[in-house]
Amino acid sequence: MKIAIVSDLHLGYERFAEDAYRQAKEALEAASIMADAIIIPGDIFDKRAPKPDAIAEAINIFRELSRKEWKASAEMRGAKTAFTNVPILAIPGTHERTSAGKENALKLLGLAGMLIDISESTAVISNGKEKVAIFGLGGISDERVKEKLKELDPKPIDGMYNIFLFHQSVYELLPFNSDFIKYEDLPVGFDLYVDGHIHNPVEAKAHGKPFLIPGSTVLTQMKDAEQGSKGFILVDTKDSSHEIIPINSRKFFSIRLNFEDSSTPHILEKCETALSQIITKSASKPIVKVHLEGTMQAGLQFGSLNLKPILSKYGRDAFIEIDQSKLTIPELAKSIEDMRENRIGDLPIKDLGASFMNAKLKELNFDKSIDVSRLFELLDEPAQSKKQKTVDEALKFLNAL
Ligand SMILES: [Mn+2]
Repeated sequence: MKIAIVSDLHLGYERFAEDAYRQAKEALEAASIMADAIIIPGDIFDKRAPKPDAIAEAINIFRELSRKEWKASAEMRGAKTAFTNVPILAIPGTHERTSAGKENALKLLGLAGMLIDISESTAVISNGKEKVAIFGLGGISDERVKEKLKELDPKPIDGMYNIFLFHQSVYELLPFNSDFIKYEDLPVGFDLYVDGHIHNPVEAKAHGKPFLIPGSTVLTQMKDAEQGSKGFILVDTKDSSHEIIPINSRKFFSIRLNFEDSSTPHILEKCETALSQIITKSASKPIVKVHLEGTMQAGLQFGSLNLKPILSKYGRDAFIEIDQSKLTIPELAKSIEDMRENRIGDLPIKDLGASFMNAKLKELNFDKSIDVSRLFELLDEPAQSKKQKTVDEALKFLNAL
């Protein structure tokens, strides 16, 4: 059986909304012609509460797909209900994740019978000759994955080709958070492991079997690894072989320009040359990210590099983003070092914040009996999870005055 894996469509992604729609449509249409079934490892939508425009786009795409003459058909195993037999199976990604018990946008398409939502369950696709079983785990927070897998304990089904479908960061690919799942943590016994979430294609092995990520169909992250064509993966279950099928996606270039004690005219000139070279060789309007790195001439100030004229000159021919965060001025390095140490002059940043707040409250004629340093401490509580509690306590504190 031929299975197409199309991932991370990000319908409704505002910056390149038209690309998201056109490229998702192209990938899915091509997949429906080439494959017996389509599986989608998450992020059909860009937002957990997509706007009606994005929902309409998804309905337009999946209505046509689900009404095609599919030779294979799919059904759920276990207690969950599917509202169609079309062999288009999907899971919600991290972008569609909602709190427990709340419906997500992907499930709406399942309820409408346009695809089958297989999160935390198994579906079997059959074409009369062969059966393929697919277990799906939707995107969840990384620290919960291992525990969740233990709880669900997904098992392959004997006599079938088994696929494990999920949507998470993987430690071997992104080795900076020990919560990320490792290949060895994936359930054993499957013939193929398919992941979404990562937006560039990955072809690896887990438990000695293929581990595949097709990458997104639209550019959202502007990482260097995303410079290749977007597309999808076509797997042949006969021998677990696969090929990457490119789609006609907008070109993306990421360029790095290095400077040493450079003047602003020199930086601007190099920047212009690089941009015009890319634009000349591009048939259609490309996306270009320019990284300016190194050092600027001594004596310059932050903000002395005015990139606006370049952006307006080339903005019609390319979508341009210029990152100058790695371009430094040597004599300012010390002040940055001071900031890193949380000190400005002799005053720690925290005290500076408190005195700033004190001045503002005075300006607004607040009650003089407010203990500003106590209030500042309450608002300064750093932990994200404590945010609500902190706000509640701060309000209680203010109400008690
Ligand atoms: Mn994504």
